[in-house]
Amino acid sequence: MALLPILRYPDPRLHTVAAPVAGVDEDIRRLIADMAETMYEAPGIGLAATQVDVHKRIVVIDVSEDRSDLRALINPEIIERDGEQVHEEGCLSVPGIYEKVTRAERVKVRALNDKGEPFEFEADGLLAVCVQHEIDHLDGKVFVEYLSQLKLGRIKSKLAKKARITA
Ligand code: GNR
Ligand code: NI
Repeated sequence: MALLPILRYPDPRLHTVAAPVAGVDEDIRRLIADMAETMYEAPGIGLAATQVDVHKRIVVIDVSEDRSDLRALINPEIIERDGEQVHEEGCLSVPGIYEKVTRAERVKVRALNDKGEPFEFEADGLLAVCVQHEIDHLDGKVFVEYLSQLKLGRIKSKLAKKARITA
């Protein structure tokens, strides 16, 4: 297993649209294991392959308290959505920034598992938020892009200032 470096906003590579996985093989399973290790170490509740500069449609998620409920989703698709919820979000690619985002309250998701088999599940609450946040990454979208231009501008200067200090 290996820890993978996480891209930081506004890295333009975060805007890459990820390609579907054509076949689930040992390389994909190794990537999933490395992504899970990277997510747990961060620590985070989800990680999209986009964030580790791999532009394939793969995400890992674990919203459980005890970090015992790892889900790997390959080629995930939201096939039903309803309701609305507002949740404060953060992102490993935008460290230190937490803002409220409005998303669907409930989603039904179809994906492949790490054996390449299709499966479906329904999610609400934080898991639904996380699924939507991760699929956005695969589509090249970062949560701060839902915010007003004013807020986004302030976030960009804050991150630029921090990058100058840590560089
Ligand atoms: O760790 C994370 N926490 C989080 C909190 C609220 C809404 C979404 C998230 S996902 C984030 C990890 C991450 O950046 N995934 O892409
Ligand atoms: Ni994120």
